[in-house]
Amino acid sequence: MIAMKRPILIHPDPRLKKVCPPVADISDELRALADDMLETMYDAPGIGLAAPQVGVLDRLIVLDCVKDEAAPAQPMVMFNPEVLAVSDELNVYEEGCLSIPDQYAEVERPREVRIGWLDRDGNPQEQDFDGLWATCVQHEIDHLNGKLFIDYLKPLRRQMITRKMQKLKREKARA
Ligand code: GNR
Ligand code: NI
Repeated sequence: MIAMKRPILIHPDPRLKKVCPPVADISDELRALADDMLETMYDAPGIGLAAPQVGVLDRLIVLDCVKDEAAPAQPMVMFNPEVLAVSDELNVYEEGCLSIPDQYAEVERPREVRIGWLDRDGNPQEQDFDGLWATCVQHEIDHLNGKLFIDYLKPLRRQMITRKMQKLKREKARA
């Protein structure tokens, strides 16, 4: 099996605003998509990626928040991920997004989350996440609901970023 890098959609794009329907069953095609997404994420490089970012409107995310280059990789594939519980305690992280290149902003989210999902064999899994993993998994699930981290910002800041991205896309289209 050879994984292939896929192009990442840049905001604004109507596909990044869609609510993605759950996957009905996990086919070889979906497993191949997950492998392509991991390849695309590591190549970027990023710590997470959601299927709509590569133009596929399925509830599928991948992540690996191991920052330490010397530590073993920890690729995770989650089909139909769900937030089952959140902590009262909040946490602020400086977030970025591969669909909004070079733009960063602080976003406040629950510090800990319990997530349920189906793994690549279709087996149900449940796990608690905190730190960067908690932030990332919430950011990715937001993508499946058509939500971007800039949607948490004040309208003026969001509009400024969106205009920058429109300009970037125009320049990319001319290049
Ligand atoms: O690579 C990414 N880094 C990141 C940093 C802080 C909070 C969230 C993220 S996710 C992002 C990759 C991405 O856009 N996933 O959708
Ligand atoms: Ni993102």
